[in-house]
Amino acid sequence: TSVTWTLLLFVYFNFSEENQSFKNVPIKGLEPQRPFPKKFYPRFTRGPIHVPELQQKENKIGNSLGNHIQDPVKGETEFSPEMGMIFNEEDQEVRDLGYQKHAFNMLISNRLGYHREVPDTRDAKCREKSYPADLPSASVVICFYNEALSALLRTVHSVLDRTPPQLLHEIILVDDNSELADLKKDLGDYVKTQLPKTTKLVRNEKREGLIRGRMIGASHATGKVLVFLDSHCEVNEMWLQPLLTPIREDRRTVVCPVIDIISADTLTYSSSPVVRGGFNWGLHFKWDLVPLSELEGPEGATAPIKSPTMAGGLFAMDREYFNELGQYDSGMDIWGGENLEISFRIWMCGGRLLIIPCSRVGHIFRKRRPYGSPGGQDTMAHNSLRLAHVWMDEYKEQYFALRPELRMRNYGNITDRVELRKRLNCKSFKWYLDNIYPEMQISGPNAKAPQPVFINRAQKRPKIIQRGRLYHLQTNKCLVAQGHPSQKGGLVVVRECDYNDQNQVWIYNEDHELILNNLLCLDVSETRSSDPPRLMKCHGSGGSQQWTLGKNNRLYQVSVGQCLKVVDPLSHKGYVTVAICDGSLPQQWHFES
Ligand code: LR7
Ligand code: MN
Repeated sequence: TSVTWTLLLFVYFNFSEENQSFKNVPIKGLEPQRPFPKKFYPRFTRGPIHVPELQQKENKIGNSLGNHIQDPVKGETEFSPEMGMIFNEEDQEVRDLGYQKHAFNMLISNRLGYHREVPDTRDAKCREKSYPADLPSASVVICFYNEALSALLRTVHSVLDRTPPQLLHEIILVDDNSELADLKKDLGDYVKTQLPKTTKLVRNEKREGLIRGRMIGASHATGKVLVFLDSHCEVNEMWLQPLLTPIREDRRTVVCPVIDIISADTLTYSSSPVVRGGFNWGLHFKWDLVPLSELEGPEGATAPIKSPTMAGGLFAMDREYFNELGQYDSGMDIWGGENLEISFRIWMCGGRLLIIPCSRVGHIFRKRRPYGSPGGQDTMAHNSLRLAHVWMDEYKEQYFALRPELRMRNYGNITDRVELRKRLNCKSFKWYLDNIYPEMQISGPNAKAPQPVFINRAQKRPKIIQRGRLYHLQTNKCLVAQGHPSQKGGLVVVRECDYNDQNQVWIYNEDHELILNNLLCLDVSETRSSDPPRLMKCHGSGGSQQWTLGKNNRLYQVSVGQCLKVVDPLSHKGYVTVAICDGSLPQQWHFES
C-alpha cells in the first residue's frame, strides 16, 4: 500500500502543479456556438434523442470511426454541436479512452476527421492587409508524445490546407517515443503514402521531452524560418504570412499567433481575446490584458503587440537566429519552463517578442496534462530552477520566497547556459523587468516604488460603468456576500434577490472591478487560484480583481482566465467558483441595472 500511496501522491502533485498553470489560460469565447435550437443540443437533452436529420448524418459519419487511419469523410465533415453524441458502446469507449489518454473528447476529434473549416476569427481589418510576395519559407516543427492520431493529423492537414505551398518548406513531425500503437505503425504508413514528400517523420529512440524534441526537429529543418506548433492545433486562414512578415523585416523578431481556443470537450473552435504573455513569481506563465498604450496607434487592433513572454508552444523564429540565440536549454526535461526561458533570453539578449493579432491558430486546451515524466519527477520545478539560476539574477529570490523547498534542490550543470548569456552580452533581469515587464510586482528587498498608475488611482476614481444586481439566470438568485459585505476575505454566494437591499448592489467600473455595496472588490487568489472568489480591498492593479461581462452572459475573471459559476445550482448553499468558461447555465449572469 505504501507504493500505492507514493504513486497517488505523485499523481496528485503532478496534477496540482499543472492545474496552477492551466488556471491562466485565456478562455474567452470558449462557449460552444449553438447554430441549432437548444433541444437538439445534447448537453441539455435527457433520454434518447430522435432527430431524423441527425440519424442521417450519423449514418454518413459512421460510428465513432475508432482509430481508423483513413480519413473518414474527407472535407465533408462539418462541425456541429451534436457531434459528441454517443450512439453505442463503442462510441462510449472511444470517448472514455480519449479522455483517459488525451484529456479531450477523442470521439468528436475522430468524427471530425483530418480536415475541417474553422471560423475566421481575425479582426475584419486583417482581411484587407496584404503581405510581401517574397516571404521566407517555413519549416513547421511538430513534436508529439502519445497524441491522438486524429488531432495530430488535423494539425498537419490544417497546415497543408491553409498555407501557400511556396511558403511551406516542410513539416517535421518529431515522435517523442510514443507508445500508442497507431502512432508507431499507422502514422508512418500515412505519412509515406498520403502526405507530400515535404512532410517528414523523425522518431526519438527514447523519450526526450518537448524541449529537446523541438531541438531535434529544428536540427533537421532546412527552411529559413522555424515555426513550432503543438500536436493538437488547427491553423486559421492566412495564419503564416503575418508571422513571416515581421521576421523578414527584422530577423531578431520572434512572433506568436493569437492562440484561439479549441474546447477539449466539444472541439469548438472559438476566438481568443488579444492578450499578452506575462508570468508570476511561481514562474508560471499567465495572460495579461494589453496596456492601452500598446493598442493605440494607426494600425489599431491589427498591430503587433510586444509581449513580455510567450505561452511556449506556438511561435515562429528565424532558424539561424534560433541557433545563434542558443536554441533551448537541453538540460530541461519533458515539459515546462522553456517558454519563460526563451522569452527572457529573447528580450535580454537583443531580440523582441511580438504577438501578431492577424495570425490565429487554435489549440486544444485540456484540463489536465494526460502524461507525466518517465520517473515521475516534477520537471517544471527542475526546469524553472535552471532558468532562475541562469537568467533571473537576484530576482530568483522571488521564486524561492514562494518555493523555499527548491532553494537547495539540485538543478544540474548550467555552465553552458551561463556562458551563453555572457557570450550574447545579455542585459540584466532588472533591465527586463524595468523595460519589458514594468507591471510585475516585486515584494521584499527588491521592491520598487509603486507604479504611477497606483498613485493616479488615489487621485482619480475609476468611472462607474454600471450599477445594479448580479443576477444568476439559472437559479433566479443574486450574487451577494455570504457574511457581511464589508468583511474582507468573505465569500460570495447566490441568494434570493431583494431589490431593496443595498447589500446586493454591485458597481462595475472602467477598471473592470466589481465592487459590492461600494465597499470591497470581487477577487480571486492569484497564488491559490482554486480558492473560491472572495471580497477583498480593491487594489486597483487589475488582474485578480478584473472581470468582464461578456457574450453569452459570462462573467470572466481576467487573472485566472475563467468564468464565475454557481457550483451546485440545485443546492440551497449557493456556492460559486471560477471554472473553465463553457457557456453553460450555471455560468450565466445578468448585470441588471
Ligand atoms: O514528453 C513530451 N514530449 C512531447 O513531445 C511531452 C510533450 N510533448 C509534446 C506534446 O505532445 C505537445 O505537442 O509537446 C507539445 C506540448 O505539450 P502539451 O500540449 O502537453 O503542453 P501544453 O499545451 O499543456 O503547455 C504549454 O506549455 C508547455 C511548457 O513546456 C509548452 O511550451 C507547450 O508547447 C505549451 N503550449 C502552448 O503554448 C499552447 C497554448 C497554451 C497556453 C496558454
Ligand atoms: Mn498543448
